[in-house]
Amino acid sequence: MSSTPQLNDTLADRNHPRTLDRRDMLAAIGLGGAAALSGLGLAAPARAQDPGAMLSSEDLGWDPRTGQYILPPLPYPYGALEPHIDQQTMELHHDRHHAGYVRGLNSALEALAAIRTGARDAGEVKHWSRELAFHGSGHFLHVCFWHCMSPEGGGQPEGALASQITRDFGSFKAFSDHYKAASNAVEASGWGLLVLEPLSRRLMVMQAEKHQNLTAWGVIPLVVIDVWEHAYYLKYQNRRAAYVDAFMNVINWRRTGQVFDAIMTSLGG
Ligand code: MN3
Repeated sequence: MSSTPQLNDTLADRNHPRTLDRRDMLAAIGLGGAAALSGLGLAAPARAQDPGAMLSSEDLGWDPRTGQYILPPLPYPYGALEPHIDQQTMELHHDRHHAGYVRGLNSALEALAAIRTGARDAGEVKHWSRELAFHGSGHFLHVCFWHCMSPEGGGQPEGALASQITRDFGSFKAFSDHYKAASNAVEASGWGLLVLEPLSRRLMVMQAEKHQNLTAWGVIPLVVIDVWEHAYYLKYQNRRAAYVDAFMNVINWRRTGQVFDAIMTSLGG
């Protein structure tokens, strides 16, 4: 999201005479999503073997011609991370496990489309939303995972990232100890993550315990509705559906559209 300074110029909201600043935009688009997006490498042009080349959509697991998610190639040979990560694990992990997430993600989107047209029962929304979260997170996080590793990896970061790690964690060693402890302590399945929280531009270490609960790491929220009871109980009591209907009447699509345009611009899309 490095091109965001220009947003001051592009996000004037006619409903509210002041212009939106960068902080408004980041608050509006949500926090974890943008951080995960940065982690996916969309903002990082370097490819392991060819540091000058842009990563294509196909490199990152999506085919714009078919609209389908695809299993992207590893950015290095299966055995390239030996002896740290063995070749057989990489083959199974990439070819079987990651491929399963890709299939599941496409299937979930297909099923949800069928629900929208009436070809599937609306009662299946909950099931397929869970499938979308599980397989979507699986796909996006594995793409990030492959690109987070390199045969030339290890050592310490340099430049702005190194400074930021020192600012937010105290030192690289303090970050490293924190990251390892968090990853070691993830209960059962999950992930250890270094994320960027874009509102404060702070780096944080997080655990994703069950990545399907219930988001797809890598997405950017555009419209969110609070369905905790405190958001509607005084007026609507237990009638959440009536509150959801009412919310649809007040969504600020003008601002959402401006935020969407700004994100697409920053992604080069
Ligand atoms: Mn895995």
